[in-house]
Amino acid sequence: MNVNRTHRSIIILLLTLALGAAPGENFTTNSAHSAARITRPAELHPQPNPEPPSEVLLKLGAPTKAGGVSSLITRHDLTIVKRIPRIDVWVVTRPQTPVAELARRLVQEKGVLWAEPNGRIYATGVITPNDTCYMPMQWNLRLVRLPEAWTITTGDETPIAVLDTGIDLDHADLAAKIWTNEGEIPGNGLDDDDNGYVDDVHGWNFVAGTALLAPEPHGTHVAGIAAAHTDNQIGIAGVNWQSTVMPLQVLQNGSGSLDDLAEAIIYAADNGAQVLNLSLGGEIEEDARKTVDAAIAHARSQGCLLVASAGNNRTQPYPVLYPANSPQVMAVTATTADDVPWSNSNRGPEVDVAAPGVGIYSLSTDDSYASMTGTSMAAPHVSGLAALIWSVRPALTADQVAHVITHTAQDTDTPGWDPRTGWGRIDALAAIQAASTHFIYIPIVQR
Ligand SMILES: [Ca+2]
Ligand SMILES: [Ca+2]
Ligand SMILES: [Ca+2]
Ligand SMILES: [Ca+2]
Repeated sequence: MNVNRTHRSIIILLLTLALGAAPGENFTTNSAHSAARITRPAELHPQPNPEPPSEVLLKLGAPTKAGGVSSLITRHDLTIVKRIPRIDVWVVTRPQTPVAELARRLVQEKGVLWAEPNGRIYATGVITPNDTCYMPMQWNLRLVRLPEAWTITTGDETPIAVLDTGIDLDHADLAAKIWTNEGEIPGNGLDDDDNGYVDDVHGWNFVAGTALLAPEPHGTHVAGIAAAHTDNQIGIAGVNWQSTVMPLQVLQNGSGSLDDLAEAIIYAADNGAQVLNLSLGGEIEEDARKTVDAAIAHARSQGCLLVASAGNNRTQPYPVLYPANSPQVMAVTATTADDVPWSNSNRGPEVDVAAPGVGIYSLSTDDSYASMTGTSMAAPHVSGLAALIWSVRPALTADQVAHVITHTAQDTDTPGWDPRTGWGRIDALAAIQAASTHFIYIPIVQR
């Protein structure tokens, strides 16, 4: 297509150096009620029950033999897993019944002293990856309690789509984490999986219309935060150790266009990504959002969660950019190593959560590493966490994952929801604990 790009809307890349834009309009904040529109109240136990068969620890009022519990077993259709004789506690299970529900039913029975979910405990309070820069440089991961969360999960291989500049696919701390389109045969000039893109083995460059990415530091840095190759003895750790990165280039030299963004959102949703990270945004008028809104609606209908950076502006207060300000997208602002809002972070009623974004150490091009600052760096913390949550509770909806993240965030700024940090700065341990509701976390070793 021969389209005059100068007449198309431009998305501004959220550069680490805040743009010298004009002062923001007189911007008033609304009540907290309009803030987290993506996080509408959600039931955390979706039906059908997504849990594996779970166990209840059952204690009866008098010493029992197997026969003594037989009527209880029969009536509730229980399976005995084992008995702890010294304290006469029975471990029982009933497939297809949520453990909390089963415990509640049993405890109402006459002669039952207690019936409690069989929780999970963990050997250590923190996991320390062996990446050489983790301890000296990555305060951000420890601040949001990822080392504790990693004792419960380090994620799964579901890709996180990174819609950004080109990513350095050959970076030694990322190469093993790049998503592969299994249905595509590389380099044969054919669209083998019939998804509309020829030879799209490792994502797509929507700017140039080719499988070849043009790597830049920004996207490489963002991808590294969410999912760098972790515990591989070099460089940094990522928020999510297991997830792959689906590189979708929509920016080049700091900007891109709305049509490419829309196509990339659709590609991500149609090719297996569950979390879409958009460390980008622009001042797009409401009457110019329909195409990207339609792409967002498509991705949402496929169950995807979209996470976007609020924007960086030298003059504050300054409103949240599009698409972060969409009700269908999580808006992320940036906080500092001192756990306070970053002064150049855009703000407003659309803000959902905050995450570290100042002086974040991650990957750059040509196998290098660099510190960068911006809401672009905050968003991939949230994207990586969303994928961690899904790894422990795959049946959660995108709204439920967003709900877990916002409602477990640390309320570090003014009490309650506020326009600078939304519901607060993310807390990975609290989020993973909330997602895995019947796990019991016992911190034995504290740093
Ligand atoms: Ca293809
Ligand atoms: Ca091919
Ligand atoms: Ca590493
Ligand atoms: Ca607050």
